[in-house]
Order: sequence, then C-alpha cells, then structure tokens
Amino acid sequence: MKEKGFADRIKLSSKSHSSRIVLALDIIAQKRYQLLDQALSMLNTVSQYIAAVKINYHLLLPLSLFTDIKKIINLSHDHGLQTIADLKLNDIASTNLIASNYLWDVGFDAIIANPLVGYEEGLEPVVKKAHEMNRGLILLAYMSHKSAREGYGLTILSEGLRQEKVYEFFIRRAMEWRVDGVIVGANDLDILSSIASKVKGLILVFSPGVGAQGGDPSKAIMAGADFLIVGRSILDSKDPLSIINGINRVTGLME
Ligand code: OMP
Repeated sequence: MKEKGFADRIKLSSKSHSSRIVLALDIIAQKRYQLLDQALSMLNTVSQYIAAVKINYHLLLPLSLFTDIKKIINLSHDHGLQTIADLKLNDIASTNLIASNYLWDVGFDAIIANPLVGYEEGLEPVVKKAHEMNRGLILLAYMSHKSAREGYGLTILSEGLRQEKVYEFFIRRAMEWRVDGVIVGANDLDILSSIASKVKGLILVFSPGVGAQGGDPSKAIMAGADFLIVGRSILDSKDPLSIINGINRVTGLME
C-alpha cells in the first residue's frame, strides 16, 4: 500500500490530537544553549494537544541541524506530530534543491516556500522531490502582516493580459503545481475565505496571524482555514495549555 502523503498525515494527526494547531516553535531564550532544552520541554508539555510543529529561523539558525533539530523532529514524530520547516524557500533551483534535501534528510515532513521564484529553474525540483518522497510543499499565498497588501495584494496583468491579484496568481500556481498547502493570513478574512473557497478539498489552508498578530481563531476557521499557525500567544503564556485548549475548543475538528 502507498505511504500516506503529508496532507493525509497532518489530517490524521489533527484528528488524533483533536487540534488544528500548528505550533510555531519560535523559542527565544536568554542564552543560546537554553534553546534546545526549552524547545523540547515546550513540545513535551503541549504535544498531545497540537497537530504539527513548525520550525523557523529562531531554531534553524542557532541550532545544529543533524543533532539538535533532529532531536526536535524525532520527539515530534514520537508524539505523532508532523513537522514543517519554515525558511520560505526562495532561490534558484540548484540552491533550493540543496537546502530542501538537507531538510528532507533530517526528517521534516513539509517545507514552506515562496512561489514568487517560479517553477522552471525555481521550485520545480523541490516540488518533484517532495512528492517522490511523500513529503509536502506549502506555498505562501497571502501573508499575515499589514504590508502583505504591498506585495501579495497588488493587482497584476498576468499571462493573456488578465487582471488579477498576486495572491490569486499564486493560488493558480499552487493548484498547477499540486502542492499540499497554502499559507493565508488570518487577519484579512475576506481574502482568507475567497482563497479557502477556491482550494477547498484540494489544498490545505494554513493560517498564521491569530493571537499576537490580532486575528481571531474561530473566525479564521469559519472563513475556511484548515489549520492555524500559532506561536507567541502560546509560547509567551504562563499557561500554554490553557491557550491551546481555548483555541481547540473554539475551532472544532476537521471534517
Ligand atoms: P505568532 O505571530 O507568534 O503567532 O507566529 C506566527 C508564525 O507564523 C511565525 O513563525 C511566522 O514566521 C509565521 N508566519 C506568519 O506569521 N505570517 C505569514 O504570513 C506566514 C508565516 C509562516 O509562513 O508560517
């Protein structure tokens, strides 16, 4: 039987942990040597109540990939969680391929990439390799911060002189490239629901921007997000579990 791909694995994890939360493990420590212990300890505290873990530059830059990051990935997998590498990959194909191969080798289940770089000589080999290996690719579609509109929200004349928004163009790319997920900020609910209705059942919608960035978890889910990417409101809390349980209560389970 064919091994399940990333999208199926994260849906399963979501069901078994009764959660749509992707924890952004954006640990900040007073001393660099404390980062790994704090990351592992946070994971041990919350692992039963989240669906996946996302690892960003906060850990990817200071920690060593094949020892420290590997420990975080192994612990996540031991708890049945999926792992996502967040470098917003955005370079020429040969560099993207080297970077993504290291991330697959260390055990990540999915990578976040920027579709702006294009397919041919851009992300093509990464998409192909991800699918060969049953791993996932997640593309940025509309980011969560205020000035997202200055790039992702621009109106462009694309092929055939068709007028559309950059995020609409990126969604077409995401469908053509058959990626597994798109990132759409939880702060602009109109854009979130317009994108979610286009990709429903085809591509998972991951939505950052709730909590610290002002978005509302239940509204984001109602607008069509499948998963919420949440960092600081959990990590900075004295009681991370109460924040997680609060989010899980209002967001319900995937169908
Ligand atoms: P908090 O704002 O602390 O909840 O963290 C949000 C996480 O999602 C961080 O790791 C960001 O890097 C990430 N993120 C966004 O905040 N906005 C985006 O548009 C995209 C991402 C992302 O790709 O994960």
